[in-house]
Amino acid sequence: MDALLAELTAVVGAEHVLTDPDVTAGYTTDWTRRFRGVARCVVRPGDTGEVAGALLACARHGQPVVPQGGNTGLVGGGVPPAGGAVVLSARRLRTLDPVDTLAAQVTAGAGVTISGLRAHAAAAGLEYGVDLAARDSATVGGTIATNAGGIQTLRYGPTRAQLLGLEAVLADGTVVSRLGGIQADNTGYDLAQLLAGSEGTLGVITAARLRLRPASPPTLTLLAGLPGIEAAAALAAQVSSLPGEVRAAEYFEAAGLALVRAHAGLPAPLTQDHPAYLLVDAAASEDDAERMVALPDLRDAAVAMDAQARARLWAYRERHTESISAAGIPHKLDVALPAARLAAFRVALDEVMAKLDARAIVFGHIGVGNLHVNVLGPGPHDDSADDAVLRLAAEHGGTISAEHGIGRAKASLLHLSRSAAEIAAMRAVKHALDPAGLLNPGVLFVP
Ligand code: FAD
Ligand code: 2HG
Ligand code: ZN
Repeated sequence: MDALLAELTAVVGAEHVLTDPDVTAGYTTDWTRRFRGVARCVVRPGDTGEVAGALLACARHGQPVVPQGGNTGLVGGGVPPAGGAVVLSARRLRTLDPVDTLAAQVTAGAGVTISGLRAHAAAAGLEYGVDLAARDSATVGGTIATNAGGIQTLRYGPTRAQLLGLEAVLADGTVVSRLGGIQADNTGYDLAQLLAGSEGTLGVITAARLRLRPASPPTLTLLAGLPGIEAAAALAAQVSSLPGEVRAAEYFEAAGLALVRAHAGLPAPLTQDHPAYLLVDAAASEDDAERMVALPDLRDAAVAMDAQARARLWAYRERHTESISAAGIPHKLDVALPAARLAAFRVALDEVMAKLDARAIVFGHIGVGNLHVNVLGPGPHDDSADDAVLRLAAEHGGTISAEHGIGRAKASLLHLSRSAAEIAAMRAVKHALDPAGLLNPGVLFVP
């Protein structure tokens, strides 16, 4: 055994240092199958002290480390590069403290899944504000590291809006911890917010103090068939201006619906087929609900008010990711646009796809201007579609990542959304906290 593996074994125990390629395969290929790399080993620490010990050992050996949570990330940031790295899996950090109901807060280990956290909060009569289709695998640490959004961003904001404090281990093994949850705290740099969206490049998150919300489950789900994206954006705005709280406003199109129906064997959701669809979740009284369904633009719509019927409507939206993957290896381009530019971007996207002989499946969180453009056709290493679509988003005043992050997939295009001065400041922060560049090299920045 080489010296590093022996040191890691001394820290976490032999059963938590994995080297067999059959066993490590699940840690070295990303969810989309587009990104694959090589793990010198996978190390699975069981507490913060072990994370610190593992990072110190890697630092002594100048060994790059890729932090990983549930490995549901969609930009290749959680898997090692072809040149190899140690994968540090945070999945065993599953401590979940009792909910502090007085403060409406909880401290959760980085490896707790989002569905585990949401169930824990619900048992205390509260709700965790982030929810996403990857809830059963995506972790607290991974969602903070990517500043994940999801289906409730419209209502509660992305993960960073839930974050009140953090515990993390820096590249040299130093533990920084601030889990007190005091909201009125104005004592210098906010390290928790700095690590939110840092994609494993600044430290390994081990635990977080998170804000919880009063539980107010949606009472109504509405699925409307529409002529296009402009109508969907307009209807989302209209519904949001009515009384009753809109929790989610989601978009998909005929092409995505066809893939979902074929993959999941689902019936047509409405009486007719439409080019575009808007799915809305609202916490509405019966009167508000009646006002909503009486809107003149709702010519063909389905409304569900009980949990089972609502889940049936949500399946058409939530099963897009798996259904697209069943059709090929997608290029996942997660952009956000000003509401007024959505329609022009969508038209121009079709022109770009025609030139590339590729097809785009478009869906997403239209309530916050976030479109997921999934391109099928180009091979996994052909970046031409990524380049063209992200440039198009930038030309329309948009951003090249709304919620998935930059990862390896978009590192070379960061300049489309960030100025040279911003990138230089970000690199300076990275250098200050990780001078040897050992944490997730190649993610966020081109080395
Ligand atoms: P991983 O995939 O393991 O890692 C993601 C990144 O975080 C990597 O850069 C990794 O290095 C870093 N990281 C992981 N853990 C740590 C840690 N403890 N410390 C430091 N860095 C760490 N995303 C959304 O934003 N909204 C959605 O609606 C959404 N829906 C999805 C639906 C499906 C079906 C799938 C497959 C993915 C979806 N995603 C969505 C993407 C993904 O779930 C999120 O990016 C999620 O935050 C990743 O969490 P993870 O624990 O799986 O992290
Ligand atoms: C979603 O909103 C996720 O369903 C996944 O962010 C998006 O698969 C995708 O591109
Ligand atoms: Zn999304």
